[in-house]
Amino acid sequence: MKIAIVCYPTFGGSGVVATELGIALAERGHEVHFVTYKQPVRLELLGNNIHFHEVHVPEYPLFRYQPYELALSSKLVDTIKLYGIELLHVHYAIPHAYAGYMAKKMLKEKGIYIPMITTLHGTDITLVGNHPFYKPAVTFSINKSDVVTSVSEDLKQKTLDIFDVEQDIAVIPNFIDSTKYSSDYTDCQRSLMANEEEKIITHISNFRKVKRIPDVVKVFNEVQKKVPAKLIMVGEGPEKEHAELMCEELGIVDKVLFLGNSNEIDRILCFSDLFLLPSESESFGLAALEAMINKVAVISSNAGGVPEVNKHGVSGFLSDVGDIEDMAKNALYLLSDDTILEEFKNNAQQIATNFDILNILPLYEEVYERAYKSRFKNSY
Ligand code: GMT
Repeated sequence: MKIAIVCYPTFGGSGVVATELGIALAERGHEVHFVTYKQPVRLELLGNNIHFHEVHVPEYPLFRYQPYELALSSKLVDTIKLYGIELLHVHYAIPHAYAGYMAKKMLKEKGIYIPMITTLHGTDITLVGNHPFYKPAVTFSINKSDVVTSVSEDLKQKTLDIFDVEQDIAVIPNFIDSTKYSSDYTDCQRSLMANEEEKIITHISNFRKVKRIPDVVKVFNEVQKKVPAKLIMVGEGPEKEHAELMCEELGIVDKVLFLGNSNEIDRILCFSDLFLLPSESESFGLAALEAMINKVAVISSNAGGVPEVNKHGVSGFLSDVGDIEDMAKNALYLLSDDTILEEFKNNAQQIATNFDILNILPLYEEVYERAYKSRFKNSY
């Protein structure tokens, strides 16, 4: 099938899922066309089956805000016509589903019927899409999608609760490619980060408020009082500077490494013992899943879809949002006993294999088939 994928190309869960999905689809013989404003960060190889089309938004002095949706929908129309694309898959509702629907309408005028799949990822529903300024447009474009998928049961329920959705939502969870991880991988270079007796705790995110970065620092601060440990903070975002200041105030600067954005996530996770994810809201928690497949136990909040991934008392522990004391207690329980820690790490990896791309890709292919077959009956 010839598939156009629209996503955010930056570091962030929805872009990663879209990119890895596109790569996997291309490996299965589909022809994939990414349409976005920059080459997606995890998309290294372009080739016969993988193409990238950049959306340009020319500057004009009259515009206070550049009309990205307009440029995107025009680019979609041109790309779909030029390459004979058969299906459009947009990731993150805002503004992609809206722009996708406009492209679909314009193409229909030319006798081209293109089905649109919208995948809801999280903040497009729980934080941003929910805002009164966006809600009518988000509701409209969800309802005009031919198939809607969400990345967890929790996100599906929230979407049904918040929006007036008239159609079914298929739950297709985030995934990993477990063939990329082998348990005897030893090139961890742990000693670059910590002494032999120190445990390594990691947090990876885009440092937005929703991730509760101060909680990461506070939990670590409690832990390091009892167990020698290092905290590795990976990512960039608005909360990073505040976190750095907090570390200074707490006198733990020498124990916390801020690495910025990294393309070496697996290498970092390879030498991590615990992953911290205390988010306020988290539709799935792809970062936790990536930690788990790398054999890292997870201390997280019980927000959103996280309990669908991190199993309490098995792969790690879940605490109420903001319960620093409980998170620190759970982390210390795991870090104080190497046998228990090893057991949780193994369980984490075992659970993560359920989310292997081999199990998840067919779910996407199934909805593609369904949408394609009913393309002439779809609502416009
Ligand atoms: O929160 C992020 O890191 C970015 C955000 C996005 O849409 O780019 O991630 C969301 O989508 C991921 C992939 O489906 C999910 O694993 C994350 O849980 C979700 N983030 C939130 O709900 C806060």
